[in-house]
Amino acid sequence: MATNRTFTMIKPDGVENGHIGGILSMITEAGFRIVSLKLTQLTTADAQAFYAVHSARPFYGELVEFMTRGPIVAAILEKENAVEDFRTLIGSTNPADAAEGTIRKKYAKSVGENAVHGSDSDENAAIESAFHFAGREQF
Ligand code: ABT
Ligand code: MG
Repeated sequence: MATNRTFTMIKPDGVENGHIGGILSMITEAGFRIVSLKLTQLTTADAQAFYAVHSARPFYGELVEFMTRGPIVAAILEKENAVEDFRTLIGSTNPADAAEGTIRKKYAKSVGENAVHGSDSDENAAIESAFHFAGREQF
């Protein structure tokens, strides 16, 4: 299978709770290569656009507040079957349902603050990656 790429964020809760190192370790131990990496922070407009698909949902306001309240780690990752395999590695959106051995099982506290993001399609991976990283920041 061809190597491809996905985009991830360690969300504000993961950064606040000191889990950058632990989460990056799980990612590299699972065979993902880090293509791009930085600490950054989403603006309100960034978070609203990122989660526009949820704009009519009751949790949207809290979600935007959460995602903008502190720094995040943004990264591009490369591996065979990257998008699907990374969604498997992070586990279910609600950590209560996340399988043993997943990042959310280990580091996430709730569905609203679930430690890590993984792109849900190749198309979104490309859009999210290009939003955060210029070509010369992708190795
Ligand atoms: P993201 O990686 O943040 O996109 O999460 P995931 O794809 O696993 O899940 P989706 B459905 O995209 O959730 C987006 C964010 O909305 C939060 N959420 C979701 C709630 O707070 N309550 C809900 O009932 C649902 C369905 C979880 C995700 N963000 N966080 N943290
Ligand atoms: Mg999602």
